[in-house]
Amino acid sequence: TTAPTTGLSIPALARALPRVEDEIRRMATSSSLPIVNEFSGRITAAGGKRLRSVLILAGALAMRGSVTDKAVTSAACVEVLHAGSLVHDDLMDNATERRGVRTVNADWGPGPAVLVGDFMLARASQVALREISPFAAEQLAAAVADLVEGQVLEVLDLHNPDRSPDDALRSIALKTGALFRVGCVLAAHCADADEVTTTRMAEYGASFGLLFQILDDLLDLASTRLRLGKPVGTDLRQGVYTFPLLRAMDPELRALLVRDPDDDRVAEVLAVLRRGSLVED
Ligand code: GRG
Repeated sequence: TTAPTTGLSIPALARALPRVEDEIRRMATSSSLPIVNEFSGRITAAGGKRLRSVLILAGALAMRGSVTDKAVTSAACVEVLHAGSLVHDDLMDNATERRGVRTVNADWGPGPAVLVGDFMLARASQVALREISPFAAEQLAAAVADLVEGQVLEVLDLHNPDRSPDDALRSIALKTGALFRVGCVLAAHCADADEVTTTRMAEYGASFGLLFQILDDLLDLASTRLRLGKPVGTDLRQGVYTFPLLRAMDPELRALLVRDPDDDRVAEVLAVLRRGSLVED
């Protein structure tokens, strides 16, 4: 193992991240079947922002002053679960590209995409149980249940223009907030934090995840270039009523926005949104 890093700092985070990458690679290529390793290795090797890992490592450094092997394993388990959920999400959306590489469903079809998502979920759970603790495995399993529930709400209600903003919030708290939340809980667990700290970390993670998803949805509407992962306007073109759309616009305008994103009146609203400092790129 690597020498422990001390204190929360960018260099300490930078030193810990490659340890997480090694662990992700190990988990994602742990099948005895080379083809399964090819499926799950592609999306995990393509990276992504590793935001959940950064949060877990930062939590470990802040609470304990160093990154233990269990904290590294926690970050890797969360990333592998996240990647598995993306494989399933891409299948549901018929997406052809993710993280700049072809999706499993695009290259091998729906069957392999279902199966590789299941493999990643199973492997992350197994590693958490064996290498972190029963508590960690239980927490991760509960977060996966939340993710599934959030996704169920999304697929059932995503195209409903009369969906209430509260319903939209609930669904993103589950589908996105839950994984950030559990990451922070595991960081506290691996740092042997007390109950009060663990509860605060859980709240912080849940709020961070919620905010992250709202910002991502807002960027779809209001960014000129930058978006975290997908091209700008993807939600609009797919007729998806995200939280900012439901919260910030009157029903007539948002129906128009989704029906005809290129309408002049829509362009005017988007121009106003883009002037908002929050979404300046
Ligand atoms: C756990 C196998 C399994 C399934 C769970 C499909 C499903 C059920 C849940 C999907 C939930 C989902 C797609 C939530 C969106 C999460 C989200 C914000 C994705 C984008 O995250 P980023 O931007 O992505 O952090 P990168 O690529 O940077 O990691």
